[in-house]
Amino acid sequence: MPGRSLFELLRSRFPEDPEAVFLEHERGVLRYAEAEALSARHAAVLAGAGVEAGDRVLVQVAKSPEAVALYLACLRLGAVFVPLNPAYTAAELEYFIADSEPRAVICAPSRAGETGALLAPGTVLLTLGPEGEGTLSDRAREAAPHVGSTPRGGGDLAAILYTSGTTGRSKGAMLSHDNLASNALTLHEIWRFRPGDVLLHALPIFHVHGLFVALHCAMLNGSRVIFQSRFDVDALVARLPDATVLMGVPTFYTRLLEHPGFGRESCANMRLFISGSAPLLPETFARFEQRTGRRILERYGMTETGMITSNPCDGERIAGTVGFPLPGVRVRVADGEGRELPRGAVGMLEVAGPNVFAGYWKMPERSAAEFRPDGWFITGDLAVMDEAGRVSIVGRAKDVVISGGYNIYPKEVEEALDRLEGVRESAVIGLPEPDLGEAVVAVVVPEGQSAPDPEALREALRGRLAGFKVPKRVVLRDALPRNAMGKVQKNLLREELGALLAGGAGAKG
Ligand code: MCA
Ligand code: AMP
Repeated sequence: MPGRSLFELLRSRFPEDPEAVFLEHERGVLRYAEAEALSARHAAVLAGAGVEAGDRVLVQVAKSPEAVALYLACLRLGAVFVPLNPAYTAAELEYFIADSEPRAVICAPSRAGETGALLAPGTVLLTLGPEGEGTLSDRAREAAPHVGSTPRGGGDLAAILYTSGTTGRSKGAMLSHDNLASNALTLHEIWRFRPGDVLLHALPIFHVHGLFVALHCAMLNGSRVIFQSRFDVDALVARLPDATVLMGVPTFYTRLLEHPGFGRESCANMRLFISGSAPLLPETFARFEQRTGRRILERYGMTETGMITSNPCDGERIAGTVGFPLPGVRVRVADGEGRELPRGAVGMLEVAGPNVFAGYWKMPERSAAEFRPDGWFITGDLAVMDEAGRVSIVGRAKDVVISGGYNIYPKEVEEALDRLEGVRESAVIGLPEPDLGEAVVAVVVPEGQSAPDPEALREALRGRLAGFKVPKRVVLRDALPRNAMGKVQKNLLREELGALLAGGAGAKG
């Protein structure tokens, strides 16, 4: 029985040609055969360090080909891959380590000291830097490749991805081999991946979008991937003529439209521009079509579910909609009790299917609260479905800001602000911003007579929170607007401050 290992599924699609290139990166190329071999060496290092099937391997490293091989190594061993944004501070990391109880942690060489200090006795610490340097690679060079892979059942965990929670505590979404495999196979099919496709990859690989959606499709297709270590619009425009598929967050597309060198010529070989992780403005869709003659394909998903809906590859792509439920994925727009509403009514989007996660790691109550008794998962997104079955996301019932495709939970930022000297209370909101879609703004009520300096508050947050969560602006107010129940009326703050970032906040924290 080969089992249902995602690793074996992916490997079965690797090209037989030993020369076939997988990742074309800034230091050279990694062929499929080399990626397979490197993952076997990484697996040998992890196994030698005591990592067994089911053990968590927490990975906070820069994007690199070695990091991809490390992911494959974890899958190969049946270990549970737990990727984290390298922007997380030590204070944030402490929680993830305590919660996931990893057997091994892989971090940047420059952060080995502070990371090591957070580990429980017996946890293995290895390092991996952006150039592939570090103790993982040193040991992998000496290691005899691990043979084969650990058989897995479809329900066994492949990864835990942390998504922030409305309570301020991050929740680890438990994703099984079947969750990931079913979604990958479906996307590969509906987006019509074909021989010769070349994926231009500029997303981070610690999230669903860059890791599962983009890389799984490429691997299932045996495709060459132009693997850029970070998003840089010049580098993207320079390589577009060599690619056929791009996946990005809406900010990729708004920045492409700002670039004078981007136009029909650079897209000559492109067959598919895919957008997701945040709403694509109809205006961006229209400007893109005007400039290139191409329609961006918008799709919608979540960490907990992978992709849920997509505009069609062949049929009409409509701005402002996220398309149809994927084959095999069931979607309903429901009332507060999970009862399906008639077409055209706005309600909660709920989802069921082989893509839906197994619950939150070590949080049975939170998991139970986010599923209906009939097993449907409550996304927290408000949606409407038209007669034809097309879905539009019209709002969010959850208090989350989506900035440049990263989710920021106001509660977490408010808690960090409220702990600072000079702050009585705070309310964190998302405001429209032309580059990032939404950006974080904090409204702070000072404690005592002398008002704190907004810049100093932002600076103080920097040591505690990853840069993308730090408010782009801090606004001081004597009081927060509250309703009769005492609840802060964030809608009033959003109305009042709505145009604050209309001229742009820049990506700079
Ligand atoms: C960077 N900064 C940001 C953001 N990104 N601030 C707010 N929001 C952001 N998204 C801040 C940094 O903290 C830093 O400030 C300064 O901007 C410059 O950082 P840099 O890394 O150079 O920024 P950038 O290259 O301009 O990044 C913008 C970006 C990036 C390319 C849009 O954010 C990005 O790659 N986003 C994609 C996120 C993604 O993959 N999401 C998928 C999640 P300082 O120096 O002060 O710290 S998966 C998901 O949502 C579901 C499943 C789905 O449907 O896909
Ligand atoms: P995450 O927690 O990073 O998995 O983010 C998932 C959330 O991103 C969803 O619940 C939506 O709110 C949002 N999202 C993803 N794709 C889209 C899209 N195409 N349009 C609107 N919102 C989206």
